[in-house]
Amino acid sequence: MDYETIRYDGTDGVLIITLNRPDKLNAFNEQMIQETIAAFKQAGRDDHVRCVVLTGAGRGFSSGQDLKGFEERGEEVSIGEHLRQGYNRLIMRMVTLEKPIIGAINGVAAGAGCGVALACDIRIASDQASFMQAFSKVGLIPDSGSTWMLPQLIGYARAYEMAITAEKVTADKALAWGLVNEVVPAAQLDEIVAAWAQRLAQGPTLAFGLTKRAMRRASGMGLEEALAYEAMLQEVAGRSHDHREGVAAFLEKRAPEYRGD
Ligand code: T3D
Repeated sequence: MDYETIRYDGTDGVLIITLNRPDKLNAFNEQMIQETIAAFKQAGRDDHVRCVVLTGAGRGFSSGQDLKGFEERGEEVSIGEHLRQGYNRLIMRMVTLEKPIIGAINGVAAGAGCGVALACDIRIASDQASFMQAFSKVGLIPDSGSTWMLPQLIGYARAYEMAITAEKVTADKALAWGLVNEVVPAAQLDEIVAAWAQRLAQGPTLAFGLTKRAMRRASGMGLEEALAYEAMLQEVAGRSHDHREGVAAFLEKRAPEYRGD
């Protein structure tokens, strides 16, 4: 599929999706929302893709909804419907993709761009990155899953503070708050993310996908239900090639060769 607002580059089991409207800090217009949804759908269907990296071209990760488009679309538009057809579908595509998504957060992630960053499974941030719940600056509430994900990640008080102040949270503060997994020098971001992605793509990716499903589901369950769900998914993982290979490799004192099945 040909994309115009994003880049879609895959090699060795790793797919890199690059939001590509750098002159607007990768603000989402309608085309970019729909193309990003399509890219994640394509990634889900392609067995060669075992890990996805999401990043931004230029100095921003994404500045959220394109405010120019906001102005152009007029007042009669339904924002609720726009969310349902756009960002909500994108976030659900990401969290239901049973492959790890690494957010390579190269710069500012604002508004819906912050929500999309939060929907990644792992966030590696450049020391130039920042996170901003910009919504209240334009009189809106956090969307794109931010009201759900942010309090879970950093607690209600900090999440609410980010929402009502709309101030930038620096990469170092994001690390201290548990919003990112690692902060790295900007010049080394690509190299360090590539190493992460290679490691994940060569891992037991069926188990990684089932782990993602189990953890997402568990957040809406009690312990008893989560235990039962774990047992059900472990049955699937336990029948995989990668499980047998992992055990054999351990016993034979060699490196495992996982296939993702
Ligand atoms: O309908 C629905 O679905 C509702 C959903 C809403 C979801 C949302 O995302 S609402 C929040 C929208 N985003 C914002 O409010 C953020 C707006 N941007 C900013 O506040 C700042 O740009 C940043 C803090 C992110 C970065 O600041 P800075 O100083 O590093 O860069 P800049 O100079 O402001 O921006 C650089 C260029 O990108 C500039 O263009 P120019 O002047 O060089 O031609 C700027 O206009 C453009 N740009 C940045 N953000 C957006 C944008 N253009 C359109 N939309 C943007 N969101």
